[in-house]
Amino acid sequence: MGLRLGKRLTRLCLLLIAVLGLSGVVLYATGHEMTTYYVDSTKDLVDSYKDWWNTEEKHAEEDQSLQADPETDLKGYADGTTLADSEEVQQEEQGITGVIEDNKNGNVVNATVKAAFVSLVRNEDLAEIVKTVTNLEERFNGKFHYPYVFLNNEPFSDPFKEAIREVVSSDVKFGLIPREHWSFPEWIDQERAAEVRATADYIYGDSESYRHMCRYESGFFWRHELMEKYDYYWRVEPSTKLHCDVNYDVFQWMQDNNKVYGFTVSIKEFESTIKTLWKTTMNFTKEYPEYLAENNMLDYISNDHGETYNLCHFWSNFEVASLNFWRSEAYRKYFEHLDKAGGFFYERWGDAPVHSIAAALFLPSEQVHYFPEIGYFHHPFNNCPLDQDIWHKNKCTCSRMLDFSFQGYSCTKEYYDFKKMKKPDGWEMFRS
Ligand SMILES: Nc1nc2c(ncn2[C@@H]2O[C@H](COP(=O)(O)OP(=O)(O)OP(=O)(O)O)[C@@H](O)[C@H]2O)c(=O)[nH]1
Ligand SMILES: [Mg+2]
Repeated sequence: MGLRLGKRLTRLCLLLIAVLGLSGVVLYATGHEMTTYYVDSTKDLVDSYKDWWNTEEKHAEEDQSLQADPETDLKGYADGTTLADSEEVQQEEQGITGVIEDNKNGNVVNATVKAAFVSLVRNEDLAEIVKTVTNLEERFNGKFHYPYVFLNNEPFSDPFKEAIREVVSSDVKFGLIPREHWSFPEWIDQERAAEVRATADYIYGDSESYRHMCRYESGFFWRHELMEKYDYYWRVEPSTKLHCDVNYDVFQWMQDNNKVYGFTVSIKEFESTIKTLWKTTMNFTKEYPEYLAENNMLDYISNDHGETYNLCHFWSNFEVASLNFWRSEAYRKYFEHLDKAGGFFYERWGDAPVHSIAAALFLPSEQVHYFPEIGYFHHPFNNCPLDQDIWHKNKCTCSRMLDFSFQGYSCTKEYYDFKKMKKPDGWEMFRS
């Protein structure tokens, strides 16, 4: 439409110039007093035609560049960047594998493992997450440059994005959580859920947002479009800290050793938050016995071979795990079953017991891994390597006396016993 109008205007201008020019020549030849007027008008018309043509040509170029990749607009992210912007994606599309250049500071990133850090966080947690990421960069990612994905149920502010970009050594994306992943599903009786919040006497019992968070971390973060291209993730929470250097590529190690779920702290859950979780889980396994792994960890999470849950779970504020596990049919169906039962809202089911029960039942024991050497802190517990050589070699700054792993409320001793692993020297001092 615009192009056709442009052609018509061009023709009209050329015709006018021709008429004026011809009239000028005739008048000049007859010595008429209007000659100068006609020559000047012709000159003005030629100049304005030239200006108009230049602008029109520029617009046409812009239009063409927009039309060049109609996909670009469709793949827009919440922060205005696009999937097609990423150099990594372009390289992937060109079939480049192996070690490639990341697009931040020309840092080299391992492209044989598709992995990223993922952090669910609020704008107001900026100061804490900046500290955590700075520490993570110093202890690990300054050497490996894995990308980050930040997720939020509200749009990230510009100051948040700027501050994060300043402290990371890699690519970073900021994503908005779709409303349907952070709201009550239609089958939930919201009055009943509100009543539970009004009377619950356990930690975060009165919080609606905490429940959305637990449900999101259980069933949705791995479905976010920004996570689609990854196979592994490392979960990062604000106010957490690495106590030691991590000198090896943890993601590469997970992949090479066929590990699916890795943790640093295990602990017992508050029973009052998950009153019907085990019963609901057992109903699921009765219906789908085919999802139980052959060499599973049932006897790590149950002391009576499935009758009851012993409350042991992996603390999910730190996880290095496979996204494909959550994407599996077994886990999708399990989550759907739990979600329909309503316990995320009628009780306060945490993503930690949900993830842990799934890992313990649907994975063979050898695919679950404890990282004793990753010194880690999330209030109020530490994972601090008891092994002196590791402590020194990895420049740890934690006190081994404050390690939580073998204290009574932890489940790491039970993990060692279940897997028949040798416990580190000194573990007895934490238990009478
Ligand atoms: N965007 C967003 N993130 C949240 C919200 N609530 C919690 N989170 C994030 O979800 C994760 C778990 O929340 P926490 O409040 O740390 O829960 P917790 O670890 O069980 O409890 P704490 O002992 O208080 O740390 C963290 O990464 C938080 O940043 C929320 O309402 N919005
Ligand atoms: Mg936390």
